[in-house]
Amino acid sequence: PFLENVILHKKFLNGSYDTTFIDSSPELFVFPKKKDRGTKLLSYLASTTVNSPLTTGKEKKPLFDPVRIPTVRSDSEPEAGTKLILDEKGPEAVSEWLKQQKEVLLTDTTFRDAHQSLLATRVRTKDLLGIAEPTAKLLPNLFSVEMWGGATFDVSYRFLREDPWERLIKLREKMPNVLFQMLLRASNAVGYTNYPDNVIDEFVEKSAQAGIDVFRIFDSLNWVEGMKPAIEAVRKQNKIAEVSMCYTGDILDPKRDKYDLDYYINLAKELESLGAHILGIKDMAGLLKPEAAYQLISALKREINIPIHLHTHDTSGNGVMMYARAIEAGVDAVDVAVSSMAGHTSQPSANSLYHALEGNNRQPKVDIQAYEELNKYWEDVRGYYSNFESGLKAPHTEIYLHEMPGGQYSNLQQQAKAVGLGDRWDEVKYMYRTVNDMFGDLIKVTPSSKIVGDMALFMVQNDLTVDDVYEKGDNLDFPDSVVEFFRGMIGKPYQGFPKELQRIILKGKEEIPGRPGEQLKPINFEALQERLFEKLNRQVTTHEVISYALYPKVFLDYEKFVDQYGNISVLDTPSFIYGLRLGEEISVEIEQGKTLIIKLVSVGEPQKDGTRVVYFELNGQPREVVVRDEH
Ligand code: 3PY
Ligand code: ZN
Repeated sequence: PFLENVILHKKFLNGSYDTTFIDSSPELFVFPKKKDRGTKLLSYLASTTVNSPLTTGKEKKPLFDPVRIPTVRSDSEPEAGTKLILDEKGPEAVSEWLKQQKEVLLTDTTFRDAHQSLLATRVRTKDLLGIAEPTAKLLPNLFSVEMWGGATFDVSYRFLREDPWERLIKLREKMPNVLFQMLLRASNAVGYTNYPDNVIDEFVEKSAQAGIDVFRIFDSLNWVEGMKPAIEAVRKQNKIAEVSMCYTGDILDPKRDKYDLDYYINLAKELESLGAHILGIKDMAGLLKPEAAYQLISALKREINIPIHLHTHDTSGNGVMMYARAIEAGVDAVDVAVSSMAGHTSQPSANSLYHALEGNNRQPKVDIQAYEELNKYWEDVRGYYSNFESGLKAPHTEIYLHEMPGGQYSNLQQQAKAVGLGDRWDEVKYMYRTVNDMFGDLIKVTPSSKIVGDMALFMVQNDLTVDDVYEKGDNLDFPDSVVEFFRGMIGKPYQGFPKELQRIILKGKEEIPGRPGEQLKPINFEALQERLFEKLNRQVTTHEVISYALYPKVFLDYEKFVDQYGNISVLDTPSFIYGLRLGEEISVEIEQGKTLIIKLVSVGEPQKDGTRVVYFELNGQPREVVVRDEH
């Protein structure tokens, strides 16, 4: 371990060591605690088994059939795809290539937005890795695979207890041929708040180095100023800046004239002039109607020169029809998901779109049979995560009324339940729209959508009307996120804040001038690395330092968890979610060639002190773990 500490040391790595190196670096003598991975895993399984609904008898761990995985040749490399164009010729060449394709190109979002929108972002790296190689081999003609960013970063640490960087790096190994795409919330990076500019720069640099090719950059208020640092950072890495405008309202409705066709055209031109390689249209709630799509894309095709990439959510059920009209108008690429992970709050189905375009000369060049095979895998895997389904079973046209983004629907519903408003969900939805109008008709997407959601929950919970807010607002304690929003901490909404409401909410605080990112103090990454080293008592990677900069508490909680339970990403998903059934035996590969056989023998009765003893066999040897019963 000493040698390992030396060769991993920052000074050693960057060559800045001299003869005092060993004496002046006490950290070289800090050795990692001996890991007993078996005991840690047993603790996790015991605790999950006891505290999952299993022991209350409400919900037993279901029996799952083995997942169906398409067979692909393991002795050949996947066919070269778009990644080669970027690596050999750069981002402008990709942009040019995209424009020249006759067929519409597809981005597959199954690895990110699809499960963010259907399953509260819960799909684990293990399940993505299980289908990565077949996907790369069966779908080499995709424009890109969206597999990172948005909520996946935060949720990985917070709920899945796994490292998002590892997801990126491991997937990259298995999928070398297709462009990897991420969703970047401009100055909010992959978080819910603005960060100092140098954090954005550092995050983009490290993400690019770890394997991201296409950065879909958006600002949650379509605030161009807020997107500039991210655009610059991506261009500096020679990666693809897909700069996006978020679509809200309805350009077909003359009454919704704040965001009309001219608004979008002017915005698109501005984004093009800032160096976008591709224009993204981010229809995060699925509000873009077919005829509106036709008008919007036709106009943009006349007005700008960069290719156009359209993203939507199929909540209303109109997604495929909308895409068909957009494709007719010349859109270059659209976002879809494998059928069994598509539809509803997710993206439209790749399979459906393919068939809908039969006989059309822009039908995508993908192997539909391959998509059918991948479909089976996802149908099986989705079953693991049934606890996280939103319950939406049919097309939901109310979306045109409340305008809630696809990724937010299931989340806000969970949040409402958590604060005891589960049975007032209808009210929350309508209040969401009321808050939008009260706030001056906003672009609603993370994090502005979260602010509207927080205010809607606050008003329903406290039985407040809009008039109440104006009349009693001076005595109301508004949610922090709402106060920060009105201070301008996530940027400036188009046409400004409603002044009277801003005065009531800020209670004497001032709106900040300019961009939050340039006023926030830059992060000193060296110092942060030292601090993290001291906290964790071990060498830390640059990825860990960025994660800590973005999400200090979430990251440290994750570290604490790993310290207690080890690396649980090695568990199969049903065991991760439910624990084990009595008598069940699983094998867990904790590293290549090293497998643990774990069997749950019995669960003891609750003790007076609120604990239970859980009896296992680990590789045939009896083991006991004491856990607290939290029921
Ligand atoms: C995100 O920011 O996570 C989104 O998917 C927004 O639509
Ligand atoms: Zn989306």
